[in-house]
This record gives sequence, structure tokens and C-alpha cells, in this order.
Amino acid sequence: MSKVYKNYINGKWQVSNSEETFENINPSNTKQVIGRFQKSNQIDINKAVAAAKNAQIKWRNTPAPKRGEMLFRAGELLLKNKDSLARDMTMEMGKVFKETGGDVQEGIDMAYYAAGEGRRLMGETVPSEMTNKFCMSVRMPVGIVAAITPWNFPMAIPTWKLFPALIAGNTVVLKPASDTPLSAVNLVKILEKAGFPAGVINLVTGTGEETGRPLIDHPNVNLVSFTGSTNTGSFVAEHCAKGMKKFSLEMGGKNAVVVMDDADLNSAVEGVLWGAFGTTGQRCTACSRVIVHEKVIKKFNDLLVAKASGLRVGDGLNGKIEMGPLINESQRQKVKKYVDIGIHEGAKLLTGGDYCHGKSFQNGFFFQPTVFGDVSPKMRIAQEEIFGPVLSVIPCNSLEQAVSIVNDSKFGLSSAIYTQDVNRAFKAIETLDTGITYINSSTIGAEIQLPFGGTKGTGNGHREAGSVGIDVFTEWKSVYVDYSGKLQKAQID
Ligand code: UN1
Repeated sequence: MSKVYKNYINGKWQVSNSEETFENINPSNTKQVIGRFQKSNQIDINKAVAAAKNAQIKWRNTPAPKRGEMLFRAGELLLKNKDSLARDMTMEMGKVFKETGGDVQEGIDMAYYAAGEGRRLMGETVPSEMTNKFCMSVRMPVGIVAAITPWNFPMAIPTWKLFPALIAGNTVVLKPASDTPLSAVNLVKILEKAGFPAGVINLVTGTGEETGRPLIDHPNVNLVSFTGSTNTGSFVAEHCAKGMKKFSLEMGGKNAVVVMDDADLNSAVEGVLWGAFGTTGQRCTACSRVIVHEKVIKKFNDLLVAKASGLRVGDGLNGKIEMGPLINESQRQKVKKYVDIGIHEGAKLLTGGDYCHGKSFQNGFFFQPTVFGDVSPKMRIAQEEIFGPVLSVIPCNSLEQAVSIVNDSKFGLSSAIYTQDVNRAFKAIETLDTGITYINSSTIGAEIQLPFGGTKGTGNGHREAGSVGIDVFTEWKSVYVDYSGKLQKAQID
């Protein structure tokens, strides 16, 4: 019998009102059950939101530097437990151990960054139109934050939401993806140890329909911060709009690397491989299109295909493995469907394209690193987010053409260009319509001290992380102090 994990509500680990659980399995070995997690419903959500509400006033009155000290302690504990947290994460979602270590590290970085914010939380002071009057703005918490988080970064992304929310004085209810509840439990255990008071952080596991939906619709939730698919994101948007709630959405990408004819090709190939096949292509920032100058495309493809077909696929806990499995069977079928679409559209399959065959692969959701050549920009494989290890190579004949191909997308998260020419690099920075642009690096690898997010259909204009990551979790209050001792009329006197 596998271990049963509980919800965390009002400082207590407790079973769901449904008294039912769901299984969390290892995508590298589906015979291994990692644990059973609570199948929560409306009643659990009501309890979690009530706990968050009860804790609100005391928490917002706790001085921000004190809140920061707790986050700092959480960072220290994450660091101390980094290896075991990464191991658990590899077991529950498949990406290789080095990458899950990076995921935990991103949480550590965010803890220290947000802890420091506790001594800043800066507003503005500005001059008044009048004498004997003082003008300033201060940040206030929004209230109760619902964080709904995905499975591809099961620790980093919850920290991007929770830590800025907490430092700003909000209380939270976290609903993690049901493919990766263990990392969320691990994170909340660490926050509990770090000393956050009961009710400030609540964790409720379960499905989107039974658990996520009542959370989004709960009238006492003030803000929903969501990362995940475009479909679910628009559901969140509709429901929050109806309930007049704030919401921030971080959704899809169709990220591209441009390789110019003056690029260092070996370095470009390394970057593209890392961007396309790291996390088995399951990053919002994954490189799924590479737009290569026709003068170098033959050489580039040869180098790329040789390397991609040689990538070692398998269980991410094995140190020799370079690419883990997909998260679940339905994602694997979706990826296979896109391969069939690509073939049908007339793209040329250069390597991969199928499930991994052989005894060592039989119990996992493994898929071959896949590269399509001769892809034209309008094909579905070049337009739709696949979220798997499928890369499309698209030819171009100039920087202008490459940029227009990159920008011909409903998404706008991340882009990159490989070139040795500083003029081209700056032109790319100016014209690529994405929230993130890399020069001579891949589309992945954002650091938490800069804003993370995208243009167009990637989000709804907000950014996570960086100094602006706090914005969505705070309301501005403008304050006017009149010390003239008489009525002064703005715009009139
Ligand atoms: C995501 O793809 O959902 O920039 C997050 C990166 C990581 C975060 C990715 N630091 O690739």
C-alpha cells in the first residue's frame, strides 16, 4: 500500500471531505506508485479559503521584513533538502535529476529574492501641487490568492506565485497539477517548518474540475494566479471576469531560435538541442521552431540530427540519461498525433517520430527526440503548441524574413537568435514580439530576477518574477497628507 498524503489546511494535515484519493505514478515506470493524494472538493476548498481569510489580518499586519525572514528560512531549508526534493520530482514527473535540481534551485532563488523584497516593497513619493501637502503611494496586499500551478515546473512555478504573494501580505491556497502533487506537498512542508502561521498557506490537491473550479469560483478569493494550458487559462479568465476577480495567466508558447548564416553553428546546435529536448520539450519556453538561414541549413541539420538521434532517453534518475519521458499517456498520444499531422502536411521527418521501443521503455511514456525538416511557417506543427520533444526546422533567407516567421504566431513568450553581428542582434531585440529574447543562447533558462512572461496569447499582460513580479499581488494605495491646517482644493487653488 503506497503512502497517503494529505491536504494542508489551517496549519493541519488533513484528509479530504470526499475521503477519496488519487494515485500519483512515475512516468518512467508506471508500475511505481509514488503515493496517494487527496481528491478534494468544494467543502475542502471552503475550509481552505476560510482558513486563508482568518489568517489574513494578522498576516498583513506582520511587518514585511519579518515575513521576509520566514521566506529566507524557507530558502535555507530548500537548499538543505535540494537533492531529495529533486529526486522526488524526477520520480513524479520524469525530467532528469540535473533539471529537477534546477527547478528546486529556482525556488531557492525566488525565496532569497522575495525575502529581500520584504525590506523594499517600494512605493513612490512625488511632489504635490500644493504647499504643506505630501504625496506617496504604498503597496497593499490583494487578500486571498489562489495559485493554480502546472506539472512541468512543480516547485519553481509555485514559488513564483507564493513567495511574492506572501511577502506582500497575502494568504494563499495552492492547487497543484494532479500529475505532481508530491513536490507541492514537499514545498508546503518546508514552508510549515520555516514558521509560516496556520492559515497563511493552504494546500488542496485534486482535479481541475472538482478542486480547481470551486477554488476559482469561490467568492472570497481575490486573485487567481494561473499557469497552464491556453484552454484552462481562458476558463479561468471567463470565471474570474464574471466574479470580478483579478487574475494573471501564463500560458502557451511556440518559441523559436533564429540561426543566421554568421552564427557559431556548433553553439547554435547545442542551444537548440537544450531548448527543444530539455524537460522533454515540456516547457512553456521550449524551442519548438528553429529558423535557419538557407546558406547554413544543410550543415546545421546534419549536426542537429546527429546529436538529436544520439540523445540518451530513459529514467531521469540515471545520471547518463539526457531526456526523460513525457508526463502521461495522453500527452504522449498528443505528441504522436502531431507527428502524424506533420507527416501529412508534407514536412520531412529527419529523426524520431515515435514512441521509444524496447524492454527498458515498456513501462514509461517515452518518446523519441523528433526533428522535422522542410517545415513551412503555416503548417500546424509550426503554429500549435505541442509540448513535447518535436522540433520544426524552417528555412529563411534574411533576418527580416526570420523575424516575420517568428512573429507569425498567436503566442509571444520566448525567442532567441544566434549571430555574431551586433547590429543583427539589436535589430532582433527590437523586432521580435516576445516577452523574452536571448542572444546566442536558447529559448529556455530565464532567471528569476527579470520579469517572466509573454506577449499576445501567452498571457494577459502580467509578468511573474523580477521586481515587477510583486505587482499583480498588490494593490496601490495613493496617500495624500495635508498638513496645511486648512482646506486646499486640488486643481482649483
Ligand atoms: C516554463 O517553461 O513553464 O526559463 C517555465 C525557463 C525556466 C522556467 C520555465 N527557468 O526555461
